Amino acid sequence: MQPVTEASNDITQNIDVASPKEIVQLLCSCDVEIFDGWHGYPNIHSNEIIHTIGEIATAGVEILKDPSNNIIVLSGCGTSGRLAFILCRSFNKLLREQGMQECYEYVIAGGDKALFTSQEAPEDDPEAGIQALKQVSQGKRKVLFIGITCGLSAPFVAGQLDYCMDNLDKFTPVLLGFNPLNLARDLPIENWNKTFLQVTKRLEDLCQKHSDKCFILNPIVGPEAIRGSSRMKGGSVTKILLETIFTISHHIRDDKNQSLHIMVQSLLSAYRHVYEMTYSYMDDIAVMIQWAAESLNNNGHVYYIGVDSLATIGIIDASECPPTYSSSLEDIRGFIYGGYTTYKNKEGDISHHVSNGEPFNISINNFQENLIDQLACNDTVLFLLTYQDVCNENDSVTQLTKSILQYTKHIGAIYFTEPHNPSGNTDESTVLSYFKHVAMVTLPWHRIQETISPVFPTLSGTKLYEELRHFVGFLCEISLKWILNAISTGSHIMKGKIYKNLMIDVKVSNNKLYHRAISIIQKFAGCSLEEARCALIKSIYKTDTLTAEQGSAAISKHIDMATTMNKVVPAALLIAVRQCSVHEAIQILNDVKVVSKAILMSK
Ligand code: F1P
Repeated sequence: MQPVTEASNDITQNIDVASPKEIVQLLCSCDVEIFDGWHGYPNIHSNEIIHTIGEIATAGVEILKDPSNNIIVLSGCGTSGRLAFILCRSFNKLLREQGMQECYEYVIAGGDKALFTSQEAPEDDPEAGIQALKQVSQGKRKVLFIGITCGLSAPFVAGQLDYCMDNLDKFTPVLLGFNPLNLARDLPIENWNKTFLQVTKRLEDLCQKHSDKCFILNPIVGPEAIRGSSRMKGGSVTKILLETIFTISHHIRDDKNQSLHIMVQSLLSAYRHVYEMTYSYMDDIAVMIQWAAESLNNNGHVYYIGVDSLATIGIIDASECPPTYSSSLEDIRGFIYGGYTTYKNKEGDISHHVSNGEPFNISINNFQENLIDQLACNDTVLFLLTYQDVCNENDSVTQLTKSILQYTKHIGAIYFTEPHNPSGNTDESTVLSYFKHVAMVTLPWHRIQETISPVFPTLSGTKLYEELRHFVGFLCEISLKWILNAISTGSHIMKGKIYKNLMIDVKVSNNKLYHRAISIIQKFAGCSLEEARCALIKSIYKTDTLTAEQGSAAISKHIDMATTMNKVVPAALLIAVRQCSVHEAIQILNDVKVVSKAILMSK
C-alpha cells in the first residue's frame, strides 16, 4: 500500500481543468481533512493524538524550566525544516518578551541555504543529520528533539532519531509525520544500515517502555491536493500541532492544574475557525490566482512583500515553487522589510557566500535597488500586511506602492485587520486605497475567544488578547499560508504544470522524489516498475542504451545527475508511453512546451 502522503486525493482529480474559484473550493475541501481526518484513521481530534500532544507539551515544560541548559530542537528537510525555522523564530521571540533566554533551535538539512532553495543531497544523509544535531546540542543537559518528516521518510531525520534513542539520558525524541507507522519508508538508505521503518519500530518499542521519554505523533490528514506536495497539508498541520504544543508549554509553566485535554482541544478548534474564515475569502483568493497565473503565463513574475512573520511565510511559499513545480527561482519571490536582520536565521546574510546570490537577496532594499525598475505590466506584486505593520511602516509601504503602480496594475494586498478591534482607522484606509485589490481578512476573534476562554478563566477581553498576542500571530500566519499556497498552486495549475492532480515535471532531487518519479511513470505508462525505472534512467543519462554501469549505479548517482536537469520525468514518461527514443521525447517537449499537453497527446 502507498503511504497516505504519496497517494492521490480523490477530491482533486480534475483540479487541472478547474477555474481559479473552483481551485480554491477544491483546496478548501482537501484542507478540511486536517480537522476531520481521513478514512477513519486517528486525526488531530482523536483521544490518543490529543493525549500525545499534551505529553509532549509537558516535556516542553520541563525544558523551559532551565532554558540556559536545556533546548528544544526542531529539525527537518525542505518545508519541514523551513517550518522548524519559523516556529523557533516565533517561540524565541516569545521567550525574549518574557525575559527568558532563547532555547529553541532549528536544524534544516543543507543549512540556511535550504531556507530559500532546495538542498537535495543532505536530505538523504543520516550522518549529516546526526552531525548537525550533535553540533546544536553540544554542552546542553536536556534536549527535546522533534524530528519532522511528513512522509516518515527523510534519512536525515532517521539518523537523528536513532542517535537520540542511543542517548535517552539526554534526548527526548519525538517523531512528527503524517502516515500510519507501518507505511514508514522501508527502502534501504545508502551508507546506512537501517530503513526509516526500522527506526520507527525501534522508537515505537521504546515508547512502550518509556512512555514519558519518547513520542510519536502521526495524525492522518489525507493525501495532498497535488500528489505528494507535503508543503501544503503536511506543512500546515506541522505548524498547527507544534504551535499548539509549545503555546501550552509556555502557558502551563505556572498553572499545572489545567486540563491538558481541554487546552489542546480549544487551541485546535481556534485553528479550525481560522480555516473556515480563510476560505470564506474565496473570491479574493481567486482574483489573486488569476493575476499570478497571467504573470506566470506571460513570462512575468510574482513578488510577495511583507513585514516580519508574514513575510517569512511569503519567502517560504516562494522558495517551494522551484522544487515543487520545476519553476525558475525568479518566477515567485518573497521580500521582507529589514532583510536578514528581521529574518533572524542562524547564518545571517548568506547572499555573499553563494555563487548566484540573487535568490538569497530578500530585503526590500534589494527589491528597490535591483527589481523595481525592471517591473513590467505582466508582473504581480502582493503585499502581506497586518494592521500593526501598516501602523509601523505606513510611509514606506505608501511610497513603495506608488512606485510599483507606475509599472503594473496587478498590485494587491492580503491584509489582516486588528481582530480585537476591527473598526479600522484613517491610516489604514489611506494606505490600502493604493492597492487594486485587497483581501481584508478579519480573524473571527469572538469565536476564537469563546473557544479558548475556558483555558484562561482569569483573563478576558483585552487582557486575554494581550496574553495571546503571539497566538493571534500564529493564526494570521496559517491563514496566510493557506492563501499563498492557493495562489502559488493555482497559478502553476493554470500554467499547465499539473496533469489531473499530479506534478509530472517533478524534480528528481532526493530519494523520495526519485521513487515518486518512477511511480508516476509506471502509473501513466501502465508499465512495470522495472520498465519505468529504465525509462527514467535513460532520460537522466540521455541515452537509448544504458551501460551496465548506468543501469546499476547507486540511486544517489542518478539523483546527482538529475538534480540540475530539466524535464527529466516528462521525457521519461514519453519514452515509456511511446516507446520512443530520448531524442524524440525531448523534441516533442520542445515543440509542445506545456508538459501536460505533450503527455495528453501521447496517451
Ligand atoms: C521533505 C521534503 C519536502 C519537499 C519535497 C522533498 O519531506 O524536503 O519538504 O517538499 O517533497 O522532501 P518530508 O521529510 O517532510 O516528508
